[in-house]
Amino acid sequence: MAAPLLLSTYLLLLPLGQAALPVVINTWPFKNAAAAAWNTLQSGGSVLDAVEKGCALCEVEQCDGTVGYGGSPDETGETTLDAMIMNGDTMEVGAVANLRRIKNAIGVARAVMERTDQTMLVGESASVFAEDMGFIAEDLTTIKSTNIFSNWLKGNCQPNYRKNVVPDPSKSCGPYKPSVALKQSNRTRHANTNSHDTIGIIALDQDGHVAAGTSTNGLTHKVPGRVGDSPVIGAGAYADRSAGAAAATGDGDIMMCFLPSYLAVELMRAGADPSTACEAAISRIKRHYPQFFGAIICANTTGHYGAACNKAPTLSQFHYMVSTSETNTPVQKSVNCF
Ligand code: SD4
Repeated sequence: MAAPLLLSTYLLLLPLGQAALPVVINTWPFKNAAAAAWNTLQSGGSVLDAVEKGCALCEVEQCDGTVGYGGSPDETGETTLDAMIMNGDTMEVGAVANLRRIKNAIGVARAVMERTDQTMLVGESASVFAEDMGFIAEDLTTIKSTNIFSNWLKGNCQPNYRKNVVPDPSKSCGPYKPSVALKQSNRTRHANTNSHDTIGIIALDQDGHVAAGTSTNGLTHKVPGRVGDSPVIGAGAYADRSAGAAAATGDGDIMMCFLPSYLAVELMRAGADPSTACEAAISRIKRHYPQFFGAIICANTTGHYGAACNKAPTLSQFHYMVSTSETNTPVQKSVNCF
């Protein structure tokens, strides 16, 4: 019988994109959030705990201003949050969308999963639920979000996500009414790396338990009530113990129409390696929206991982964090967009 390989020797032999379990991966170079997730797992927490703690740290630190309070004010200046968490063992999900006044959106998402038999709560009712569950109601507005909002008003409410309304939303602020003519136009996107960053985390432990989750404050100047892809199951993230997990980031209005996280997980189930699965999920969207802003991370049940992104004017390379026992600390990885 061959002598057992020392763990360190084994890890050194691993090619890029391959990691022994456990592994934690997150979108964008949010290092502190990655460390929070990894340390949670290392200190005996579950994969759900790891995902929750990582996202929660971003909600406190406001990772790039695109997660948590004080970022991405909507057309009225309010910040609202979307989050979801998925247990890939039980296939249970908890999600909140358009959550108001509560900073810890991922915590509320987990409470939806663990303290109700429902899957997603939205808007004001989600906030009432959160308060009932002990989450503190606070104003999510900051000086920064107020400035973003007032500059937008001063600039005639540009950029703007409305269409087929009067007055012309590309020139004027609302209130808007429907225009008589319904013009077919390509979706105008305002995606750039400043208005788009969501934390998506995938965690797999050494026993094969898997979880995924997301947290975001969505898109700056969004139409009030707008919900992005992040809390939508199979769009923002997906996890299935028998196949793997994925999490997406980018232009949610486009991406959610293609359920990229679900697609990537199903491709891994069919045998695709994580990088190929990630690329295929991006390609599917690219066929319809060649310039869309978006990226995805994927990991399979053996701890192989990968990522892919669409080459867009503001995205040529996508950075993400990977934590494994090899380094015992998050390491930044990059993938060239195609
Ligand atoms: C959204 N997908 O609300 C989020 C934003 C994002 O990278 O991921 N940005 O559309």
